[in-house]
Amino acid sequence: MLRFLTAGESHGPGLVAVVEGLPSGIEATAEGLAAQLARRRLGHGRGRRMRVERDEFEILGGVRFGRTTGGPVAVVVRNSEWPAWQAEMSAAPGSSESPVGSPRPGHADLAGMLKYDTHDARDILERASARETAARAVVGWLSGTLLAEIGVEVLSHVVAIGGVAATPDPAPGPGDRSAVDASPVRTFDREAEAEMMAVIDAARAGGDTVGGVVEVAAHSVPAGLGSHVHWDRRIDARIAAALMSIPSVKGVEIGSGFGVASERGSGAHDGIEHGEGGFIRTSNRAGGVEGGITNGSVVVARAHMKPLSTLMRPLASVDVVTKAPGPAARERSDVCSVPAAGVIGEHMLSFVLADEALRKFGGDTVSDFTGSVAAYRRRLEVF
Ligand code: EPS
Repeated sequence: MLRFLTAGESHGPGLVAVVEGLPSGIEATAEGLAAQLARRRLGHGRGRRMRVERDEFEILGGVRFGRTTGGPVAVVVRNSEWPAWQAEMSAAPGSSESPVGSPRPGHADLAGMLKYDTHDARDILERASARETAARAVVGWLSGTLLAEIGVEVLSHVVAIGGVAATPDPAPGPGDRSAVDASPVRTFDREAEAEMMAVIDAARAGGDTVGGVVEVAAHSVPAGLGSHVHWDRRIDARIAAALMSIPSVKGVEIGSGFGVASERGSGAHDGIEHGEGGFIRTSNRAGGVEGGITNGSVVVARAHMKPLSTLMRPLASVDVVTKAPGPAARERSDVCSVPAAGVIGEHMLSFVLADEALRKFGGDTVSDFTGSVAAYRRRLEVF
């Protein structure tokens, strides 16, 4: 129903996103996209490029007078660094002056070189780079705006960096996005914030990197998105795949998924009560999904991110041509990109929810869509 493709390399001329399947009438202003792109660059621990990269973009299609038309939306996000890379990243026939021959453990380098038969890891790393997520901001911008039309708000915050856990009480909720973004590590726990920054600084000083965990939550999602009937319609499976597709994510947890694995059944589920507002859940260990269907609670997922694999004090590797041992390649990189991964997590969760909402409620226009959601919500009220 809703789909997207991206193209482009980290140091190529730019990244392109094409988003297809949107109804007409979604508010789509350059300011809205610029704001999402800026949020993605946030975070203590990012490298020099994030201070210099400008994320200049051009909307090439699918938007007219600030609204989607129903046609595919195409956007190019230009790399302001391109002039310095023109020779090395040229599309014209030729060869590299400085091929990258020593793959980094943990990166796509070696597996990609073997697969695509190249001795230059740049062929792989340019596309594997998390720079690609700049294009996903386009998807998150449009999906998030569509979801806002039906009152759904998607929000992320960092819950761990380098082993330092944040335990904000209460967790951030609707309206707290700017407060989270104001934290240099995008956490809602002010005490953990300083410790997280210190862990990042220590890793940087040691030529090392740190990973962490982000929590992404969607508020006011109606019960009934996704389905138990097929593996590929279970919305938790789709959310897990979407979050796992973010570079460096190695684990995805829905609700208290990792913790309940060691609980008894009596302590692992969410009680059902009924009151004036309808069905009430006494807890939300399920993270808003039961049987692959949203249940009306807040949809909560956590993405666990490994430390980035480009180390300034590199791990041991091998030159793929000479087979001689030596240090892995060093590329300019970030020490920690967990805060930015939370923003991308919002985009990916928004995409899956918008897609499932469009599948359920349809609509070629935003008003068709919102009308159908309103009718459905009335049905739930009298259930
Ligand atoms: C990245 C390495 C760094 C990051 C980049 C992802 O880029 P460079 O090597 O050009 O300094 O800044 O992230 C982005 C450019 C971005 O927009 O997120 C990597 O190796 O994945």
